[in-house]
Amino acid sequence: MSTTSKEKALTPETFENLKSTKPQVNSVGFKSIATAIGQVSKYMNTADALKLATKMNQKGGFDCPGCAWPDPDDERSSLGEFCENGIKAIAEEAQNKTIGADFFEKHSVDELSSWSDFEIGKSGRLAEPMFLPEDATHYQPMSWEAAFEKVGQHLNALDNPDEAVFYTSGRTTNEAAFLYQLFVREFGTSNLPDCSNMCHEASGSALSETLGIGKGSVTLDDLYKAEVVLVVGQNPGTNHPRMLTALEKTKKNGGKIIAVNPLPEAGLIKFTNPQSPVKLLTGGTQIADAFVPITINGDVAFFKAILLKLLEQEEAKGNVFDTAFINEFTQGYDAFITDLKTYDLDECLKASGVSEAIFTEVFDLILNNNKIIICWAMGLTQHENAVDNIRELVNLLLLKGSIGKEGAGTCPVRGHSNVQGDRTVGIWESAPQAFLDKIETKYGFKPTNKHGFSVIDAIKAMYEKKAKVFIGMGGNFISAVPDTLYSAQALANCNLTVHVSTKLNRSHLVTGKEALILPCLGRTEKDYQKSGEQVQSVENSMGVVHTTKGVLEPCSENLLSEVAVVCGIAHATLKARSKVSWLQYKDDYNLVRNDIAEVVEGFTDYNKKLKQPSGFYLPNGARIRKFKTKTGKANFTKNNLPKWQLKEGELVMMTIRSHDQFNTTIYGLDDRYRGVFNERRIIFMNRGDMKLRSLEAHDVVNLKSEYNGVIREANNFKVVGYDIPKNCCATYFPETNVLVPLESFAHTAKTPASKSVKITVEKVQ
Ligand SMILES: Nc1nc2c(c(=O)[nH]1)N[C@H]1C(S)=C(S)[C@@H](COP(=O)(O)OP(=O)(O)OC[C@H]3O[C@@H](n4cnc5c(=O)[nH]c(N)nc54)[C@H](O)[C@@H]3O)O[C@H]1N2
Ligand SMILES: Nc1nc2c(c(=O)[nH]1)N[C@H]1C(S)=C(S)[C@@H](COP(=O)(O)OP(=O)(O)OC[C@H]3O[C@@H](n4cnc5c(=O)[nH]c(N)nc54)[C@H](O)[C@@H]3O)O[C@H]1N2
Ligand SMILES: [Mo]
Repeated sequence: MSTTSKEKALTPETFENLKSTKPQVNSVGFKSIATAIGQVSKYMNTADALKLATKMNQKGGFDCPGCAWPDPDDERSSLGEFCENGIKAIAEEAQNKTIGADFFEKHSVDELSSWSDFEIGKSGRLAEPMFLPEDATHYQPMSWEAAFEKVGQHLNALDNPDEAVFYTSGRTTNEAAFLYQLFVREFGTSNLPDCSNMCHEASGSALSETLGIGKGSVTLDDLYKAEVVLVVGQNPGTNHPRMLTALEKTKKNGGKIIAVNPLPEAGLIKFTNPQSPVKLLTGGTQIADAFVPITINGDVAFFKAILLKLLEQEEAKGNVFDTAFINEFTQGYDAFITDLKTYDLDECLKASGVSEAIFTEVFDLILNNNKIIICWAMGLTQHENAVDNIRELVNLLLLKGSIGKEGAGTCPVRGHSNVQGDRTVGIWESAPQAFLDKIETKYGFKPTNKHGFSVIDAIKAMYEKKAKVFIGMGGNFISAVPDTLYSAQALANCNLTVHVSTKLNRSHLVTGKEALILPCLGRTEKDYQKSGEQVQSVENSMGVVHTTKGVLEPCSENLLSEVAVVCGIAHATLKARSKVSWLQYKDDYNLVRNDIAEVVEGFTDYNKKLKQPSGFYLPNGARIRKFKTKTGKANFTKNNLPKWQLKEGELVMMTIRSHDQFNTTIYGLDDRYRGVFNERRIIFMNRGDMKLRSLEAHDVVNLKSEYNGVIREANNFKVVGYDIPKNCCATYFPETNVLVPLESFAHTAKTPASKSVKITVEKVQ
């Protein structure tokens, strides 16, 4: 019996060999350097590793695919900052092993699906296009031309362009992303779901509504000059390690750091800068001046308590709020204050799970300072009330006038290295009309203005057979999305699933009737085209656009760039009916940038501006107090306390990243800072909660979530006792995505609520 799509979608439930120790308080340091070197030497040859290490995040080098944290403006030309997880990310991509026809002849799709994600990732770089015919057990090689024709035939056979889904992950460069969305729009749909839908969509929604731009407002320089930086729902020590260097600088300049997180994450507590030999010897900087061990999803409650206390002081003594700013630049203040007064400070504080002593400490820091920056990531965006979380933080900044001035503002810390750029150049299922009009003017076709599918809608549509072709530009859809079993059925219902990828992943194994794997060049590789070696560009978390150029020879001769793949598919699909000369772009990416310059705001003279060593800043209204909202002002908003409650025996679970993974790519099996080694199937639990359930360390449990009467299960996890607030627990994504209900997502943003899944834990006897 062959394995079903649902079985293939699940990660194997077997155990490795768990060892757990006390978590670390210090991050980076010597161990980090040793780990990075170990990773590189296992999977790459030394000459390549050296070449990469000297070119990462530098002028003329390539942009680290690890995260979207910016490089210092003035220092991009100096030696790249050391980052353990950046090095792991490039070692993963620049592996010297490749897989092609022989590999797929040897291993059936069923067999590969029984491998762990770690093993799948370590099989090597994809080396040639592969095709899985209907009912076949093995992928077989296919030429690029045949593959493009195959995609074109399937797309053209659809009754309606809206029956196709075009996903994007966030590593795709501006050039490839622009062409991809252009093709999709000319094909006739705006079904452009992307990883952002599962990531910072809630930030985009909240910030657009309140401040008129879906991106953060601060620069790196602001961060250095802030008096207070809040790091909320983010684990920079693992996911944005270079941010710690910036926070260290903030502190050196006298700024204070407040960390708000259910877990005392190592990087937030203490950091040993690997760039500083003295720090390596003396043991590092304490990063957080105050640590707030908040209960999962307690953020609106906590910040409401802060707002209430600020109001109390303002009414008692005045001079707390920035009244001049509020009067000149904001809208909705009175309604906001009236609403705020309906809440009770003590009740809010209780709901947040934070002690009075810690509350007071944080409150004083906020009260006494006016240059405040708030940084956040997935701990805020992956809840049903995610948009409220962020709007409430904006309320705080508005009251303090902490926006659009030096050392103050919003800092949503992006995930994928070009997720922000992809959205800027048009990967958007609900792009603004002004952008669509520009496309019409430039190319002479009318893009549909019907909103397309976001990730959640796309899954539903495929499940209901309303969408029949899935194309993924990067990413690992099945492992990244919620509700694994439902989503596996959705993909299986498709006629064709296509993935443009660098590495093998589970999405290549959970397929439609037919499937294609189209292997592409990665960031680290040179991109040779007719007009010579190509440069591409990306946008970092702070809106700086700069170049990226690979330094290694491609790992196989049979790879195409993402740009070339898009041109090939577009040409094969649209043929003579296209108004765009698709094939010219792949020969010379300057032509793509000339088009972007005409269509996308802020990119005038794109090719010329890119020549500046540190790149260029895109326009940002919030940064200069020009709020392009519907009211023309920065908007205060009213946000409710979340209403959910736990039933007896339930815990609220957040699905988080270990130190050894990049999203669904598993670098290794350790989570060093949290003291977990050699195992991913674990659940971090509060020790009191363990006791209540008669659970001991390393006991094996099964997890169940119930949502609207539907029960979802994930089996075989080992319990690890941890400093996590009562009634809260944590597991790793993607192993527990099977428990995340598809219908549980952020209001207005549709970000899956993968940080607040209600579960029960059952001991396996
Ligand atoms: N090495 C590495 N780097 C990465 C990634 C990776 O997987 N590996 N992924 C990239 C991507 S795409 C992204 S989006 C980012 C992700 O970066 P993060 O958002 O830092 O990643 P998560 O592991 O999801 O961590 C969320 C943090 O929020 C906390 N948290 C969870 N729920 C709550 C809550 O309700 N309130 C508060 N205040 N905190 C909460 C968790 O304890 C955890 O510390 O990193 C990017 N960089
Ligand atoms: N439960 C739960 N689910 C989550 C999250 C969570 O915190 N909890 N986080 C969500 C978030 S924030 C995100 S961003 C998504 C991530 O979702 P995705 O972006 O879909 O997933 P990744 O794991 O980053 O994708 C990895 C794959 O991308 C391909 N790849 C790598 N580099 C390149 C490249 O340069 N070009 C191309 N074409 N392909 C490349 C490789 O084949 C690799 O296997 O997951 C989301 N899912
Ligand atoms: Mo992300």
